[in-house]
Amino acid sequence: MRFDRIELIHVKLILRAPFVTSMGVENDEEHIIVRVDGEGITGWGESVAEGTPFYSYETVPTAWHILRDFLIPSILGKELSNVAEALSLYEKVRGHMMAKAGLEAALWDAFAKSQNISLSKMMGGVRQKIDAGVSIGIQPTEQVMIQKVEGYLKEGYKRMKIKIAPGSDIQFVQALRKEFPNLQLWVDANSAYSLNDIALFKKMDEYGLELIEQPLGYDDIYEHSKLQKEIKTPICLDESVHSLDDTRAAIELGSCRIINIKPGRVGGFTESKLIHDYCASKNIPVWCGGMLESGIGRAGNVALASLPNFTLPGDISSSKRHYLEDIVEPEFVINPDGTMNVPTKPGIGVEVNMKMLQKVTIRRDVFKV
Ligand code: OSB
Ligand code: MG
Repeated sequence: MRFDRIELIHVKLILRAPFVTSMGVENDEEHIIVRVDGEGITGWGESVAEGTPFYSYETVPTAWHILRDFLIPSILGKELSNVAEALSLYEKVRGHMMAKAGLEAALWDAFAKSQNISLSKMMGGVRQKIDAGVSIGIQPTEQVMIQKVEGYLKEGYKRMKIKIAPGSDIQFVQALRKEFPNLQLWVDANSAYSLNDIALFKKMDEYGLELIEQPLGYDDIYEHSKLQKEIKTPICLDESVHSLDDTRAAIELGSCRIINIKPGRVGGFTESKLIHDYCASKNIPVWCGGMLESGIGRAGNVALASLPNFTLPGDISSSKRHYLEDIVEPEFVINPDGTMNVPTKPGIGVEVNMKMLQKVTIRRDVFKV
């Protein structure tokens, strides 16, 4: 395929409720939608770089810069036989995983559409439905947290992940465990702790958590190996895994027993698949994380989660969980049994709602041959 027109669209989506984590409070989510056009086909992707450099060093402006000045010029107007060929044209670019993943996602969508197959099928997905989970921000009190969980359970979600931070941690775990003895419960610290907090994590061992996500440094692999040796609960790495190499290091060092794969964090679906396959060979379960995506990014996550070793429920919830209106049709919905259907139509399998996209657009730039 040859892409003669590539468009970047800076969007700002207003969250239904503030999302509070150890990194701060989010009221809205800024991302970049990437649109590629060629041979009558349109491909859509979403770069999950945010407005702030608190989860990752990347931000919307850094991703925009890398896309505009390096990634897009290297593929615009070139004849490409597949996604791998596109990647080889910008393999010199170091880092900037979220910028890369946004463009790669649009290419995957376009190539899948050109072959008339779904993204899931093109990735090697084996599931028609995936298990959905929900990531819940820090709440003011345990009682409010219990009410939130009750609400999500009613909607069908079976797995809850709560955000924790120093001062808002063990009391929430204790309260939820008391109220819901069998709840599938995870916690995510977003790097808010250090090895000085080992006692806290040992205490958490008593509450049947299925995993503890990224307790220590955002780029750390070594100290997590020390913590994992001291506690029974599996550690799951998020922030510090950017590649297959990081995954190997983490697993060989015993830094975690589970991996959260976010295509944006590891540079795209190609690297995500490599990590998935490696983890499968080591009996390490993986699950698909979320970055409060619009339906465009969500579609990619759902497709990825249909691969065989995505055996734990992802942070993949309905469009309505974060946003009043999505920019895709149909919106993503959760089934009463806590699953989500994997789209079967070509590519991302949903249509972009151009009117809604227009409504949330802050800035656009079009690149042509
Ligand atoms: O750590 O998983 C995380 C959102 C932004 C940045 C980091 C994280 C998250 C989430 C949200 O947990 C998951 C979702 O998309 O609902
Ligand atoms: Mg996380």
